[in-house]
Amino acid sequence: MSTLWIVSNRLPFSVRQTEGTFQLKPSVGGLATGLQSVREQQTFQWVGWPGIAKDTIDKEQWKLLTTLLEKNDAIPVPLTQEEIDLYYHGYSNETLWPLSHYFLEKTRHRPETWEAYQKVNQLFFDIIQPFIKPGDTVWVHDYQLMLLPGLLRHAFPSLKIGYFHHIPFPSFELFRTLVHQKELLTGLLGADLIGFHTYDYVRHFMSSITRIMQLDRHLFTIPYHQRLVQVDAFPMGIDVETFDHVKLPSKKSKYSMILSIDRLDYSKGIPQRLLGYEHFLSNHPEYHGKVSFKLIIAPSRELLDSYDQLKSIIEQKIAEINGKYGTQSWMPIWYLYQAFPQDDLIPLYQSADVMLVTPLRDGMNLVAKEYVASHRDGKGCLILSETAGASHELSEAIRVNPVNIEAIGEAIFEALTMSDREKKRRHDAMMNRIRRTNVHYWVHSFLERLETMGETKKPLQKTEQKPLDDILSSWKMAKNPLFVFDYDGTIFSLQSRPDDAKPTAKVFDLLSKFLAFPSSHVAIVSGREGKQLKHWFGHLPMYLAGNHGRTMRKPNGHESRLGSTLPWKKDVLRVLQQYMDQMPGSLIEDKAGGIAFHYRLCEPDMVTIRKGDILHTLETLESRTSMQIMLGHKVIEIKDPTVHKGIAVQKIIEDVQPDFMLIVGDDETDENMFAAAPHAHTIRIGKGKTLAKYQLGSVDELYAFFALFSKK
Ligand code: GDG
Repeated sequence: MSTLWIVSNRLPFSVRQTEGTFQLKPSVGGLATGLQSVREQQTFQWVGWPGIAKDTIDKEQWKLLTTLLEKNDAIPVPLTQEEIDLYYHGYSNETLWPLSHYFLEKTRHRPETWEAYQKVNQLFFDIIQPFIKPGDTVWVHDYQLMLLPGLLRHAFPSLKIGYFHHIPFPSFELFRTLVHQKELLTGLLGADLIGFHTYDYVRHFMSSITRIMQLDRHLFTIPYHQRLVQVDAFPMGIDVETFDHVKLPSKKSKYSMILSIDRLDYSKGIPQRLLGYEHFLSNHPEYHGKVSFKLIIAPSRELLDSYDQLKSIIEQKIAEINGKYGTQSWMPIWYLYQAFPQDDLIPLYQSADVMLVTPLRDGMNLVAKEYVASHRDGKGCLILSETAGASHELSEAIRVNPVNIEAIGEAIFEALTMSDREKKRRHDAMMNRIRRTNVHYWVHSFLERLETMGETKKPLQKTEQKPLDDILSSWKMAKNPLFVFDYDGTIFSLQSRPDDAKPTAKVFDLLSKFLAFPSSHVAIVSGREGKQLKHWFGHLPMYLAGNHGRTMRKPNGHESRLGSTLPWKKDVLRVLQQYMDQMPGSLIEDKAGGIAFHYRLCEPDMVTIRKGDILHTLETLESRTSMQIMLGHKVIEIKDPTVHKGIAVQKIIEDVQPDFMLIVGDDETDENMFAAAPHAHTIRIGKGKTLAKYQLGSVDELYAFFALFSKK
C-alpha cells in the first residue's frame, strides 16, 4: 500500500516528559482532524519536530521518544536547540513571517539563519528519504519547509509532491526584497501542486514566478523542467461537527459579551483593536456597564524581543482603558494571557454576542470560522478584518479595515444593535459555506487534485531512453554525419541580454568533440550576425550560418550571402523605437538580415498588454508584404521571408550529403530547420508544439545526452 507522508515543522502531538517517560497528546483541529477521513483509504505517516530539542535529552531518551512516536505513525526530526533558534525563531519567524504579513521593517536578513534554514530543510529530507517507496505521495506544509519540495524532486523525479502555504504569500514588490527569493521559489517548484488559501495569494505567487524566475505560465499552470506545476486556491475549513455539537449555555450574562482570541502576534492587530474598542466606549457612553470585552491572548514566540514589546504595549493599553472607563462594579476589558484547549474555546465562542477578529494580515484565520460554527442559534455577530484570508468566504460578516480605529468602533456598535433576524440571515449564509467546505473537503480536494495530476503529468518530452539510444546507434553506423545546432537556448543557455551569451569553454569543448569524430560535419545556424559567429567560431572548421541563413561561411572559409535588401527596415526601426521607449527593459538588435526586438527583461504584465499592439502595428506597415514577423523566446524577429534557417540547412545538406543528421533548436525560428529535413533526427529544447521528433527539457539535458557520444 502506498503511503501519504505529511511533513510539517511540528508533529501533531504535544509531548510531555515525566520521570524518564513520555506521554503524547494528539493535537486537535486543523490538518490532523481533516486527515482522519483519508485514514481509511490510505496509510499515512507524519514527519516533523516533536517539540523537544534533541540535545536537551540523552540518546536513550530520544530513542524511547522515537519508538513511541513511530507507534503513532510519526517520525521525529531531531533538531538541536541552536537549529530551532536559527531556523524556526530565526529565518522562519524573523524573516519569512514578518515579510509575508507585510511587516517589512521587522524583517531581518541574517546569513546564519538562512544557513540554518537550508540545513534543517535538508535534514527533513534526509529523514524522509530512506522511507520513500514508488507510488508514495508527500504533502509538505508551510513556510518553514519551502526548500523541501525541491530537495525531494531532485532525488525522486516521479514522486507526487504537494505543498500547502498556510500564511499569506506577499505581493511581488515585497517578496523581491528577500535575499534568497530565487532559492525559495525554486524549492516550491519541486512540488506538483502548490496550494494557498486565497486567489490573491495565488496571484502574488504567480507574479513572483513570472518576474523573478522569468517563467511562462498558463493560467494556474507553470511548465517547469518537463513537469507541469499547478497552483491553486484551497481555502482551509474547520471540523464543523466539533463546534456545533456542544450545547449552548442556558444562562445569559448581564453583559453583552465581545470576544477576541488570538496568538500573541503583531500581525493580529491587537493594539488597533483596543483603540477601536476605546473609540466605541467614548462615542457610546450608553454602553458603559453593559458590555464586556474578553480579550484572550495565547502566549507565543516569547523569546523574540518584538513579541515581548508587543505584550507590554497591549497590557499598557488595557490598563489605560480599564483605568479610564472602569468602575467599582464594571471592568470594560477582561484580559487573559493564556492558551486554552480547543474544547474550552467553544463555550467562550457561544457566550460571545460579538466576535472581533481584526488581524492586520492573516493567511486564513480559523477562529472566525469556528465562532460562526459554534453559534447554532445564529445570534452571534462576527466582525472580521478585510485582510484575513477568511474574509473571502465570510463576506456576510461586518467587514472592517483593521487599521481604521473609527470603523472598528462603529462596527462594534452596529453588531450590538443588529436585529436578530439580520444576524441569523448573515449567520446562515456563512454557515452553509463553512459546512460545505469543511476541513475534510479541504484535505480531499487537495489530495484528489494531486492524485489526478499524475494522469496529466506525462513528461513534456517525447524522448524516452529508447529513442535517444536509436539516435546514438544510427550515428555509430554513419560514415558522413552532420550535426546542426542553433546557438542561443540550444548549446548555450538563454541570457537576459544577447551580448552576455559569449561562448564558454564548455561550448568549445562540445564543438571540438564533434569535429574530432572522423568525417564529421558541424554547423551552427543562428539568428545572430554572421560577423559575430565568425568572431567566436571562425577558427573552427565548421559551417556558420548567420542571420537565419542570410550569411554562410563554409568550413573551408568560403563566404556567401542570400536574400534581398530590406526595404522595410527604416519603418520597422521607427515603430520599435517608440515601443522601446514605452517598455523599460526592451532592446532592439539591428542586424544585417533583419531586426530583433527583445523583451526578456520587461515587466511581464506590460508585455502581455503591449505585445499584441506591436504585432498589430507591424502588420499594418505598408512594406508588410516583404517582411516576415516571427515570435521567438521573448523576442519578436522581423526578417526577409525568402531567407530562413530551413534554407540554410538545405544548402548545408546539399553540400555535405550526410547519411546521418542531428538537428537541434529551441524556438519557432528553428522549426524551419526541422521542416527542411524530415529524415533527420530532430530535437527541440523546451516545451511548445514542434515538428521535432524529440523534446528535451533544458540545455543541461542536451549536454547530458551529448555526453553519450564518444569515440566510435
Ligand atoms: C496559520 C495561519 C491559518 C486552540 N486553543 C487556542 C487556539 N486554538 C486553535 C483554534 C484554531 C487554531 O488554534 C488557531 O487558528 P489560526 O487560523 O489562527 O491558525 P494558526 O495555526 O495559528 O495559523 C493562519 C492557519 O495556519 C491554517 O492554515 O488560518 O492564518 O497563520 O483552530 O481553535 N487559538 C488561539 N488561542 C488558543 O488558546 N488563538
